[in-house]
Amino acid sequence: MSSVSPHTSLHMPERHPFDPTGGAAPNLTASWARHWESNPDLDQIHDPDRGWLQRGELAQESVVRAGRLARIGLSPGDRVLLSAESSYDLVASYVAALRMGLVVIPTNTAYGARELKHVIQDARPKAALVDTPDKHAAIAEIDPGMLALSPSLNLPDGPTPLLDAAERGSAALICYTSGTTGQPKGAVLSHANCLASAEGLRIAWRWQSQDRLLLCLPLFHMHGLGVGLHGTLYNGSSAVLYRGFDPDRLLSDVSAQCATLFFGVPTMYHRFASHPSVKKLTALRLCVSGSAPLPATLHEKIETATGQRVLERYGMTETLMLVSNPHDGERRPGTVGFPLPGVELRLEGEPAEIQVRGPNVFNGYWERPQANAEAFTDDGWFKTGDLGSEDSDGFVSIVGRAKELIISGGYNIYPREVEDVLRKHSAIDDVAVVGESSDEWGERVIAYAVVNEPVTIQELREAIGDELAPFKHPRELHIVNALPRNALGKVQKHRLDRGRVLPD
Ligand code: MLC
Ligand code: AMP
Repeated sequence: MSSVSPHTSLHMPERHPFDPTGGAAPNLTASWARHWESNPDLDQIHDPDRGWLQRGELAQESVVRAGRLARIGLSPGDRVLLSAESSYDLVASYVAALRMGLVVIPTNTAYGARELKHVIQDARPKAALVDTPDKHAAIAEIDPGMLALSPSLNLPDGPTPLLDAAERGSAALICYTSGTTGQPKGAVLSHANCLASAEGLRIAWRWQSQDRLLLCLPLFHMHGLGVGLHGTLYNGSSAVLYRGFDPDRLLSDVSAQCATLFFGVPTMYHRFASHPSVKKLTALRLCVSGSAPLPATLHEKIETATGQRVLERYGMTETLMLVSNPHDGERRPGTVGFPLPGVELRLEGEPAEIQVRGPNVFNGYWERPQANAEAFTDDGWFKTGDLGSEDSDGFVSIVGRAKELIISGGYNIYPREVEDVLRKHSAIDDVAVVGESSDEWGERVIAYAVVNEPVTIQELREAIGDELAPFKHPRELHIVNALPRNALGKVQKHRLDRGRVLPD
């Protein structure tokens, strides 16, 4: 039995039809350029070292950088990997790349050489913009022919290429994610997908040019990049960039920067909740949580301390934002709210999987026909791999996952990938990796192993080294006599709990 949620219009104050092109913007960067032209002197991006930079500066700087990228031989459709800490340089180079029609592959800065190699071999970018000597060295080894540049793009200038001319349906981003299966795949997001999501959030969250976002989320995942940065540029508003999460700094910047918005993952709200200055959040217009479930108890704790009713929303790399609690009216703790403008949602099967359709939903994974066939239903709905329910008022809840995935601090970890690396260790005969609930992290990565000689978690982590980004490393190791398996030999992970093997 399936149902399509009819509650989308609750996000729309004026009930105008939703326009996924955001007022006929030819593409994403053209939608940003509207604001640069109208008011070039307004502050747009605050860099932790350089302070405020204005819209006009960003516009001009992106023109210069596009010229440099074109001069070294990049042309529309070429892919560029981007992996760097938040900075004005990163933003200006990102904007330049998109303006000239390049396809950007944002990549987690915590990735080690093995993870980077997979992305590079799969997507075959022509150039990479990276900000550490380690990454430059790794790229030189993986593909000596690839251009490894720094995000500041200190290169000779070149003639300005054609800007803001990408077709709406052409690719803007390739974002690596494992989807419902283990192997990371590149989700190809078009300018049209990004535009539709930005317009939906503009309406639903009443995002205006006067808004100022405290943006401490990294700029290589959808939350920081596709929601935070794109929304800022789309609405002609401003954002204060941070490298990492520093609650002292963020809370004092609420007033010092006259901020109106904060977007974070539940781990950040957990840390705010026990901070002596948490009340400073009260001054914000809107606090949004996403990327992982926000426990209702934490929602209530923040409300009691600050009066803020954190707005929880739900999204995915493949779809950008899907469902959100409302700006006006009740924000119901433990739910993710109603489908955003333009998004159709249905619950399919038993247990019910959330399936979605809309102009924000990607067309498919990069060069993965088989995965694409599995990711969509025959009638064109994208299968999220999340299990959901809808209450009688239309609020959607995420009640579980059909996919094997651990979400820790908002980062996705695929147990299979961790198990494959752990299995290479000579002491390990058999291993299963599970996510165990944690107040701070949501879930923590825990390994259960059958071993042939004593081994500690520290030794295992040292052996893993940079085969896995540190956030994927197991935090605890439980040694067991045997892993519980069903008749087909599949590990029964639900029986692994707090160091014990539960009875069948
Ligand atoms: C850091 N560490 C983590 C971790 N982040 N471990 C598990 N899970 C995480 N998420 C580890 C580091 O490896 C290190 O361990 C130690 O914690 C300290 O590192 P740090 O960098 O100082 O960590 P911290 O500042 O505490 O980082 C926590 C955090 C960060 C919550 C600020 O994880 C974060 O920015 N998360 C946001 C992720 C995000 O943007 N997700 C959006 C995905 S998009 P050690 O042992 O090595 O020293 C998406 C779609 C959607 O999901 O709907 O939004
Ligand atoms: P990613 O592939 O990194 O984009 O992660 C997407 C996944 O994050 C979704 O499929 C959900 O499982 C999860 N997610 C995002 N937002 C929420 C939320 N508010 N509550 C629960 N899970 C969420």
